[in-house]
Formats: sequence, C-alpha cells, structure tokens
Amino acid sequence: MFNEGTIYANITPIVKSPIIGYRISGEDVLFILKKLTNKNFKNNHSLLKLVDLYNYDGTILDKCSVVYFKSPKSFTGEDVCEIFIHGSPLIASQLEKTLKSYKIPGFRIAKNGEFSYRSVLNNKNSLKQAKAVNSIISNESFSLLEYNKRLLFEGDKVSGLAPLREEIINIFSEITASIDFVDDEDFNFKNIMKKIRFFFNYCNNLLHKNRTKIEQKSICKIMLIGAVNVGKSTLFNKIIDKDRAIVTEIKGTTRDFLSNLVIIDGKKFELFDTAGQRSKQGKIEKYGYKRAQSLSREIDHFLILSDKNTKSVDLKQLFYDFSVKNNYSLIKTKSDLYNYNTKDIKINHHLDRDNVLKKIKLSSIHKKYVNNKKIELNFDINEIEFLEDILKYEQDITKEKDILIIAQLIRNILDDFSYEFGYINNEDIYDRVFSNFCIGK
Ligand SMILES: Nc1nc2c(ncn2[C@@H]2O[C@H](COP(=O)(O)OP(=O)(O)OP(=O)(O)O)[C@@H](O)[C@H]2O)c(=O)[nH]1
Ligand SMILES: [Mg+2]
Repeated sequence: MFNEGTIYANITPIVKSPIIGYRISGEDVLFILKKLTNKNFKNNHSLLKLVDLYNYDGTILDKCSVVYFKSPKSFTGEDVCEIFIHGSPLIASQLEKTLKSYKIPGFRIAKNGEFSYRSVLNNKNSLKQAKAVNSIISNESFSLLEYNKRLLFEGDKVSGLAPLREEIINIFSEITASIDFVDDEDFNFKNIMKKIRFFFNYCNNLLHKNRTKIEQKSICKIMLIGAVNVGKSTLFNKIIDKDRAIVTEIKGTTRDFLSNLVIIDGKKFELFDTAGQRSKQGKIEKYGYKRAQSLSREIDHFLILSDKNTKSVDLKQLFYDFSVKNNYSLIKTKSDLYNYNTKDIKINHHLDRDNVLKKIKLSSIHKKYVNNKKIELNFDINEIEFLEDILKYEQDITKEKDILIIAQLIRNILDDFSYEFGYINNEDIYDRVFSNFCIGK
C-alpha cells in the first residue's frame, strides 16, 4: 500500500557520473542515518553535511553529502534524507545492500511517483502541484515550463481551471440547497440554468482562447534542397546527429523526403531531407520530389546546397520548384574538394557538428521565424483536454428540464474536477450551502 513503510529510491540515474543521489522517506530515516553515518541528524535538519558512510560490514562505503529534512518540513511531509554518493554504480549497489542489511520492517524501494503521492497525502502539495513537478521535468516548451513552475510555487489558484472549480461547486451547492424545495415558489430553476449556461460559455471561451495560445508555434521547419549528390543527406545526418538518411555516391539516393525533430540550444527544429533535383528523375524519385515541393509551403527556411557541379540554371529551377522567397541560406558543400570564391556558407563532411551548426546559424534562423515572445499560460495541454471533456456535458445539461438529472450531471462534473484538484467532498458543498445561501428554512 502507498503511504506505508519507509521508502527509498535513486533520484538520479545509476550510471557512471559525478554524483548519484538517493532519497529516503518515512519514520525510519533518523535510524537509518545513524546506522549509515554513526551520527545523529536529529538537530541537523535542512543542512548539507559531508559525512562518512559505513558499509554493512563496518568498512567505509563513501565520503559524501547527506541532507536530512525533518517532518513536516520536507518534500513528502515525512522525515526525508537525501544522500549524494560518488557517481559509481558499484557504490550505489553497496549502499542499497547496506540499507537492506538493516532489515527494517516495511522498508522498501519506492513505487513510481510514491514520494509525490505522499506529498499530496500529507498536504505538502496539492494534486495539481504534484503533477506540475512531473511536468516541469518533462515538458519542452518554455511557456509551459513557466506555467508549471508558477503552479508549483504559488498553488492551484494559478490554474485557469481554478475559477471554474469554484463556480461549479457554487452551482452544485445552490442546487443541493434548493432541491428539497423544488415545489416552492422560491425555487428559481431559470436562475440556476442561467448560471449553468454562463459556466459553459465561460468554458468555451477559455478553451478557444487558450488552445490557440498553447498551439502557438515553437518549431522551426527547415528543408534541405539541392541537386542530386551535393551532400544534403550528409548535412541532414550531421545536424540531427544520427545516421538517419542513407548517404551514397549514387545520384538519386534519397527518393522521398525524411523528417526529424531536433533540439539545438533548447530550440526545436523539424528538419527535412529531400530527393535531389536532376533532369532525369526515376518514377519514385519524381514522386518524392513532388511531395517535397508540396510540403515546401509549410517550410520556414530552406538550406539550398550546391557544389562546383551545380549549374546556375539548376539553382534557379530550385527557387522556382520550391517557391523559395527570402527565406533561404546558400551553402556550398564539399569545400574539402573545391575552392569557392563566394560569400556563401562553405562546409564539408570533415567538419565537426558544432562547427557546422555555427556556420549555418540555426539559432538565429529559429529566432527569425519562431515567435519567441514569452506567452503567459494558465492552462496546459491536459487542462485543455479536460475543458473539452467538461463541454461534452453542455448539451445534455442545458436541454434537461428535470433538476434531479441536472444535479446528477453536475455531480459528474464535480467528480471530474476531483481528478484535477483532489476530491471534492460533501463538506466542501455543505460549507458553501450554509455560508453562501441563507435559505432561512
Ligand atoms: N568529399 C566530400 N564528399 C562528400 C561531402 N558531402 C557528401 N559527400 C559525398 O557525396 C556523396 C553524396 O552525398 P549525399 O549526402 O548522399 O548527397 P545527397 O545530396 O543526399 O544526394 P541525393 O540523395 O542523391 O540527392 C556521398 O558519397 C558522400 O559521402 C563532402 O563534404 N566532401
Ligand atoms: Mg540524399
């Protein structure tokens, strides 16, 4: 069961590295630290200490940093310690062996997300904040990262869903308060329905406004074009840092376009390698070239490759085929073989990746096409999907005439909100009923 026993887990990957970290949480932390370090950490909370760790056989395991967080001032709300050993997987396995040798009842490796789960159970984090921790680690957009950080540091109120949660509790409380008096003249069905319609309109507006915001473009699309054999696939592989495209000396090796996402200096690119241009294209090659042409309308920037064998008429044809405007860089390839007297970027396949990236200036290309202006978000993608789910109730509820059925459907919405913010119980509802609505009966 979650929340029982003292748990431990590595908080960094266990690979050869400068440091490997472990976290332990639960009532046995002080006991474990005493056994492990021969020191009492009771009065040393929240301080990073350099200590000797001892193996189960009394020999020195490591000299390393340990920090103890006294309950409730810890991530989980329980006693917690974090141990940062030297980054050797062997030391890590010795540490685990030593921890197990204490044979503490219930002491075990943590389940996925269990530290965060305990933080929610012990009211250290709201459900939303715990999810935000996960999102901070995993998301790739700076705006979403900022949003999740605010959510974590400032709490649930930052979420655009928070006022909706309040509103739906109000509506449900009002229905609950009046449901026994539906036959009274005081009972105002119209007024309740007005509030419900307002709620759904509000959801619709938020959905519309925020979906566009979130989808605001962050990827810069770059296409490599040029005559056959100039080295497009070679450059494509170099930029994405993988041997993805086949490279051979045979003209027409690439017959259909290939795409690959790559993040360079925190900026996202989608890169397209294409079939080369030549007068005698094979059937498949011609088809692939056409596909690249039609895709080119979505492309932000073209890298146009040529070498000594490229004729100016072929270059002109490329501009025409791919409707290139001012959005291109000219690149001369195979500079190890040929001397070029031009201002174009010169590269060859012997250059290392960093050097090539520097020459092509992908970062400034990204800046030019992608709106880097920080967008302040108060929704993430999951919350947008949540709004869409809530709006599925709109038709059924707004058309319904029976207040009991409406009450049940609104309760379903409340339950959905519980998955976002934590369970909404009867106490929340009754608090609202008695504080907001003086029914006088
Ligand atoms: N010497 C030299 N050879 C290169 C360089 N770049 C690519 N090549 C060679 O040129 C040949 C063609 O390279 P690719 O990258 O396949 O060219 P491509 O433009 O993708 O060719 P297609 O797919 O046929 O259009 C291969 O034999 C590469 O090894 C370079 O900078 N210097
Ligand atoms: Mg190719």
